[in-house]
Amino acid sequence: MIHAHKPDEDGYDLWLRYVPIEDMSLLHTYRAAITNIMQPSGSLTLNIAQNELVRGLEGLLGVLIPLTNTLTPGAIVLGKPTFAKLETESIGDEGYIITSTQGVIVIAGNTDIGVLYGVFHFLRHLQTHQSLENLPIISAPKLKYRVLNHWDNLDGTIERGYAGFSFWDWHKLPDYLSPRYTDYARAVASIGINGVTLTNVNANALSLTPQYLQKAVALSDLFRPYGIRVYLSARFSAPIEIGGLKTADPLDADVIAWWQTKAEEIYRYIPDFGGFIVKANSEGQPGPHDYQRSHSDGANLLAHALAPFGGIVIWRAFVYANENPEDRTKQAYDDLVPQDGKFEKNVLLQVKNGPLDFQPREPYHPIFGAMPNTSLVLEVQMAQEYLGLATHMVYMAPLFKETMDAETCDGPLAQTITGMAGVANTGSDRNWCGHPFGAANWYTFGRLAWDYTLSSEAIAHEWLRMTFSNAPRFVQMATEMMLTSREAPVNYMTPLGLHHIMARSHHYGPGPWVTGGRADWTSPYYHQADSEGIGFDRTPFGSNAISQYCSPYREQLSNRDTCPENLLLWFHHVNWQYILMSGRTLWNELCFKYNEGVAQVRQMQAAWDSLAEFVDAARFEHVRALLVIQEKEACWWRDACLCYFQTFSKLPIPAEYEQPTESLEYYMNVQHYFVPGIPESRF
Ligand code: BDP
Repeated sequence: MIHAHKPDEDGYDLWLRYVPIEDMSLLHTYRAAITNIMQPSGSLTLNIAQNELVRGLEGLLGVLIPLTNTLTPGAIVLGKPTFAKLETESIGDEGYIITSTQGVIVIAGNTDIGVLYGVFHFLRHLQTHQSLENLPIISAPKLKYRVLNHWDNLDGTIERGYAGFSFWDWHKLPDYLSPRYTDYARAVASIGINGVTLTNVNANALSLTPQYLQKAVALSDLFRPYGIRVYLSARFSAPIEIGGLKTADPLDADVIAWWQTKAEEIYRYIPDFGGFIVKANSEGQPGPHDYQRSHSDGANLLAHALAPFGGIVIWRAFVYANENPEDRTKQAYDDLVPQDGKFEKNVLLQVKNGPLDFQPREPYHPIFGAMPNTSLVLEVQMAQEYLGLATHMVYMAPLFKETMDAETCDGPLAQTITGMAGVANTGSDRNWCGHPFGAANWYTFGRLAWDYTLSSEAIAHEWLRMTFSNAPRFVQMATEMMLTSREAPVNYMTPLGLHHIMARSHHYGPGPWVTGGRADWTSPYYHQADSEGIGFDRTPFGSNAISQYCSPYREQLSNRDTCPENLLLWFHHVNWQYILMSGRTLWNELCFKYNEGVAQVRQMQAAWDSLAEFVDAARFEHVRALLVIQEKEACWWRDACLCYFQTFSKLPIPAEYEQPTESLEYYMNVQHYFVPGIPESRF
């Protein structure tokens, strides 16, 4: 392997890596066009924009670009100079225009935040070696709310966090501000994210006490000039836990008054507080159902309290209950769709991409397009809870886009939403996301929330060029690898529409045999394997979940022969001998898919090995070692699942494939302790 002679990097700089441009002719062109920066006057945000520009240009061009007060050719001007006629109406409050006029580069926005976003775009332009001839660039976000959701607990652990511990140092806040907060804010702003929820949706009411609010103030003060609003998760029973009330009934006068007072208090601390995110009546969390009230009663209670201050309530649609005998994937729709139009204007319903729970592949959630009178937010998960934790390389842009491009009852899904939320995959690991490619998903989230028309390929190109190298062979091969990496885990974990067959609780590794305890947390509930076949019948002969989709998609799904094969076992119980489009029987296709997944990981390994000359040894080796783990675990998934399903099909794994090395009993007895991402008490 020929290694690159590049200094080792640890990934801390993420995509904001301002390394010298090696292409000499490009460097000369840039240097000739950029000779000084007109010092902007004014706000903290403009100072940040200016500092980022100076820092970025110094790194990229290898020279310190001086700040000036008089306008000369070769200047970069931040703001709206009078000499440039700029049509800024279309870019709204957050958009920007980057243009070149009279030998000057102008980065303009209607607001300072717009200018900051423009500066980050301009630096990206240079980092990805784009021509300065390709101006103007005019850009504005397509979605209003672009919110990163941290599932961080006050004790420093992170629910489903695989990149270390929380970097919110609650103990030392508000007095000590880690420099990491600033770098976090730069990264977040650079991709246009305009809100962060600091705390886990499985909320601790303490985060709403003055003691913790003072800590949140320090973070929100730091984030404000970066255009980032802070949100907190609110525990529905907080009036009882920290308010001393006997009830949290949303129609109780004392409860109403308590939340009003609480909202006033929060806004005294954080004048631009974004609002609450609430997980209610789901997985044991308290909520309005505890008092026989509806979700809209619960959400409106908080919405009324926040409305005078301009805050919003992000109410999660991830609601289901074991006591409800209905198919789990139908419950949220059944409960919430009839409440369309009953939520206050400042309530947003946050809906996961699929109706179950962030599985490697799900159909889109049928709530999208079904609640035209309610603002919806699409929730995706960058933390790889169901995608191999942080050890598997899985580029999620194709997954997110598959959902966003889906045709709902009310048009393309992305056009039915007002916001996007992403469950963060960050932590205290030096490189932020654990896997060196994990940051691509954080990046993708921001980019798609800003502009959902971007292609997976385009986002991969940008990210790779900024994170690793602009070398064409590298960009092309690594992009292919990233694009393959979405389908690989689907194949080696849950092909053909299988879902929820991972190990219990920590979700690390296969567990198609998991039984016992509440039914909707077991695997057979979902795969329904028996001697006849496998798959969950969601047609009118089964749970009829397909009735929640519109025609013609509904009919397409309901017919086994027209149902997309990648969702076949999500919607149908299919005979082992059923013939698929490949001409193979279902059983043989399952064997094929599981093996294809492993083969894809091996392809990714071979591709990466051929790219050593483009990447510093430290990051190269890190990725290489993680791919070894991924290959091992892909085989583990394949062998365990095929051994298990074979007990129903009673058919051989075709001889052309690798055969399992261990017995089913062996796989069933594999135990893992202290898997990251789950508090010890849950074991
Ligand atoms: C599930 C996770 C659980 C989360 C829950 C949620 O297993 O830890 O609390 O989602 O989204 O995927 O609320």
